[in-house]
Amino acid sequence: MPAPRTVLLTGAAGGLGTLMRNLLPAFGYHLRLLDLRPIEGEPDAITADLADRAALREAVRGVDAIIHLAGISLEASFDKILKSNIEGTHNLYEAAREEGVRRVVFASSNHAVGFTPYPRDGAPLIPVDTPRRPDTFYGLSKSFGEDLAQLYWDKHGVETVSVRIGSCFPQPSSVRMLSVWMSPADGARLFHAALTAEEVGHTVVYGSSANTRLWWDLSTARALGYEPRDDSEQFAEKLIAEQGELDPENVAQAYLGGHFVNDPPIWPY
Ligand code: NAI
Ligand code: 15L
Repeated sequence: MPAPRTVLLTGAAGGLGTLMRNLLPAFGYHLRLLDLRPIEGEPDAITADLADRAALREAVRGVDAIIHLAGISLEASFDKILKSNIEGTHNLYEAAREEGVRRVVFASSNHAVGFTPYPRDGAPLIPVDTPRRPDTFYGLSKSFGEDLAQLYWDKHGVETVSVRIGSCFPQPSSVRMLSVWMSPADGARLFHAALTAEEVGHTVVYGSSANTRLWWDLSTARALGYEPRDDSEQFAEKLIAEQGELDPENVAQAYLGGHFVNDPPIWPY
């Protein structure tokens, strides 16, 4: 596949979308932006709901690839998740298929496997083929998205890299995040690798920096050409002093998904 140049970025108004729209142009991409909400300072951004199939078809027309970030990014009622994340992601893949877009980078989440206990006492890192164990309806929708990606590859030849993102914020804000943090700069490196690697079919990768306290196996991400440069360890002393070490006897601290397993943050809209 020739290196993609024009890339549709869905969810461009969100936290990760804003970080990526600032970082990805340096890799040579021309970004077409889409979100439910208008984006200040971006008059050309497409304001559209993932429910609007006609708008999606127009939005994907002529792009080389799609980075799909749009959707509900926290827990919500099943009805809301169904509309935005499940039907919405299906609508986007249909538009991609109809318009001949060959590559999608899908923002999956650690919460697709959130009920996986993290490795302790030298246990091996969590592989990408660990059984899916969603911790919320939100995580379930990411699990669906990964299966949808597999279907569109097997049946229609649309390639996807599903990135099970850990926590992509400028800094980690909890002891758990020390293990799953992805610096924004590493996020951009990983998305670039996912857009440019040859013949990915449907590849699942974990999305994080090369953290000292890493819980999962980054080898499938590295196989795409991803070379993380950051490590959350610089934040460890302060966070552990404030919050203490993780307590595996506390249900909110025993699994990959952290407090999503028992008290997930709720989507506010
Ligand atoms: P966010 O909530 O800040 O941004 C999501 C964006 O999607 C919002 O701007 C929202 O308006 C838009 N959106 C929601 N429903 C939509 C719809 N029906 N049609 C069109 N646009 C819609 O979330 P954030 O943090 O930027 O995450 C981006 C993506 O990455 C999400 O899919 C999230 O699940 C995923 N992710 C993010 C992680 C992180 O650390 N930021 C971790 C794991 C996954
Ligand atoms: C996610 O999937 C969320 O979208 C993000 O807001 C964070 O909560 C992240 O996971 C996390 O697990 O820290």
